[in-house]
Amino acid sequence: MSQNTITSSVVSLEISGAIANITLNSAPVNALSKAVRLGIIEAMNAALDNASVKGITITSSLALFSAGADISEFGNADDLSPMLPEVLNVVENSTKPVFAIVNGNAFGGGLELALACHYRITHAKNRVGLPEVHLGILPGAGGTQRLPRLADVQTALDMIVTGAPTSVQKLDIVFDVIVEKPEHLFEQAAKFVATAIEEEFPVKPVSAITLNLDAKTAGLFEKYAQGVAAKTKGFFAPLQCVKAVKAAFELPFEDGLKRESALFMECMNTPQARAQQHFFFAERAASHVQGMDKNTKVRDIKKVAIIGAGTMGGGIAMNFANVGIPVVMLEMKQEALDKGLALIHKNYLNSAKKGKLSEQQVTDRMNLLSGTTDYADLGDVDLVIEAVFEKMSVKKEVFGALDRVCKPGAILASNTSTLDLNEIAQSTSRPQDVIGLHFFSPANVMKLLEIVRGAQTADDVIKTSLHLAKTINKVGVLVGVCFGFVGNRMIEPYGRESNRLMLEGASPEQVDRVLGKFGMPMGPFTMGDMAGLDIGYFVRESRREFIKHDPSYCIVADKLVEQGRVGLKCGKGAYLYEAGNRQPIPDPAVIDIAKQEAARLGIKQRDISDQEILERCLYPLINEGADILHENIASKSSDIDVIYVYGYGFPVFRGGPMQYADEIGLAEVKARLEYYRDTLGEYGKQWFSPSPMLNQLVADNKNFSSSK
Ligand code: 3H9
Repeated sequence: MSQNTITSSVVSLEISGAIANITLNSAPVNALSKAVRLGIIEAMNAALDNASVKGITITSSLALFSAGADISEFGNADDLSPMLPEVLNVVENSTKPVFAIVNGNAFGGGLELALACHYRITHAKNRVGLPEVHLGILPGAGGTQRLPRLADVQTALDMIVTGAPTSVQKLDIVFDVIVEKPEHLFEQAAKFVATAIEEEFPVKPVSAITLNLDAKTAGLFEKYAQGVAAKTKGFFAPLQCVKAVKAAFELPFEDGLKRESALFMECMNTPQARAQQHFFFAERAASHVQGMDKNTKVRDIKKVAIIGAGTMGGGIAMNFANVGIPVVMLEMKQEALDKGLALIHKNYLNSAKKGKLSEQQVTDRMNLLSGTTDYADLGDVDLVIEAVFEKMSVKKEVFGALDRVCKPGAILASNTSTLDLNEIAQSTSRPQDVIGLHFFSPANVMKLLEIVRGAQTADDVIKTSLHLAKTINKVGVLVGVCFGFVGNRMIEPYGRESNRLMLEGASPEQVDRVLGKFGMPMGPFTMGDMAGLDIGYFVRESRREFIKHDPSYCIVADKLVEQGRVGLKCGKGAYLYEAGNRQPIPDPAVIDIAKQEAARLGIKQRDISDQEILERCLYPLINEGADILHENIASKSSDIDVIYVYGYGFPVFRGGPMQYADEIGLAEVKARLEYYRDTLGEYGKQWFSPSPMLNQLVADNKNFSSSK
């Protein structure tokens, strides 16, 4: 006879003979919220009080075991007791053996819960991890103290410092039973628990294991910390993780827990933790589209066509082949097609050389790719992505042809980065099926996909595109139509200011150093040289009308291009480069050009502080973001943050530009913009007026994240 006691809606307890089964039922991910924590304690106490119970199991009714602490509770000032460490104490101190049946992923506090149990059972396909470091914190419920007591120190450090999910097969020392097939887990676990009870297996708290810091381990920590410091520059949490694991060797368990808790709180109180936790939710919120009917259907994408087999088209095609979706590539000339396919093959072979792909995988992926020079071959595709030359007349021609040959319901997408999608859509008879899918270069690597919604794009086309982004391992962010969309529109003031600062007396190295120190992967001058200065020049040529009021506008970059200095590819741009070497070498000739142009334009050169460089490059970018929100080109500030982190390498520990502005305070950002508006003469007036959105938020005492 089994007695069923539902202790709460998110945790259930079922007592069956000598076994009390506690099950977590808190969809979607069994986050260990206050309700779940209370539920576990209540269920544990009921099981402990019941004399017939000899053993307790903890498992989950969901596909995963638990995603850990409820991140949405962080920073919440309410009474959140009991806290997770307290709950885990109850589990570990149980006088009856507790068995974790880890039926699916256990992350963060979820794995910490399993570590607090006396025995752990899982299946061979499972993966577990302690990803807290990605939230700017460290495992704070005993993970840094219990994991090294079970696993070897190197494994514990790697898991905690990288936060990477790990196959349980590499953790056989942590798990008492690893069942081969997931479908046999519960049956095998029941057998193990029954035997354990029959044979009176003892309670086996991990905390009872003692560790010592011998000279070898101490040396390992020192070396590990040096490696972490070099690899995770700018991040605070990784070194805190190392300190916490070291405490497991230096201190008795209880004191180690206290040290872990202190280090955890030090992390939690940093802007970095706020930024990374903001980013966690920002990334997920990107796929939620306001106002879209939840029942909107997704179109089937079984075959894709790419128009244009250049570097971009090839990179896009690889994304689909990588996940098993067949792709047909169209080029006007057979030669261009052959060249494009050969380039893809070369890229795959390079990955194989690095051990990232097997020979078979290269063959399989290449088999998914085919080529044609005839539009008539695109009649059966579900999605076409155009990646041809960035010129409206060319795009219109392509879309006109697609309209003629593609089947009804096929999605017609453009990879344009600047052109008006609505105009492109009008060249078809089905603007509802037209959307922008803006990939970032290299398209097979960069995680961002700007999904550009045209005035008439149908909801199911948007939903399908967001869904597709996930399928090809990208993060899709929905944006509206304007020049440059979100990412490139905001990068424009950043590039403009870095150039203007050179005229005013800063060097490319100083500007790049300041932004590198801030956390950008490279400064704007190095980035410009890598991308090719001719690209920016080409864009400016098409926009002379809009920038002619500012004679200083990117003038040094224009002069460099006019002198044939287009960047890394020709060995000189804002810097010089030695053949085969990407290391930028400062060039006094560039400073001379800036001096001459400054003199010609009547701009007085001066020493410029690092702080001014930072503010002048970033605040106008943020201000443009505010305009983008004001115009509803992005529907929420967190979407802009996702675009900047995944598309432009904005440091995730700053959370993205809008979160960074929130952290500084919008009143301060506005005040500094006004300062530059008022002190940089005509130039300041032209470019530094705060956005109406920024003014409004400051007046309402709000920030970006609370604005929408
Ligand atoms: C921790 O444990 C600290 C402790 O050491 C110490 C405490 C004292 N909390 O990602 P998905 C939401 S820190 C709250 O789209 P998937 C998520 O926002 C925690 N909410 O699904 C989304 O909501 P919505 C350490 C969470 O299948 C929904 O669940 N753990 C949490 O692609 C679905 O999520 C981690 O860092 C959470 N912990 O991936 C793991 N997790 O639908 C974080 C998810 O409204 N989680 N949500 O947008 C993950 O890595 C992934 O969510 C997971 C599922 C792999 C589990």
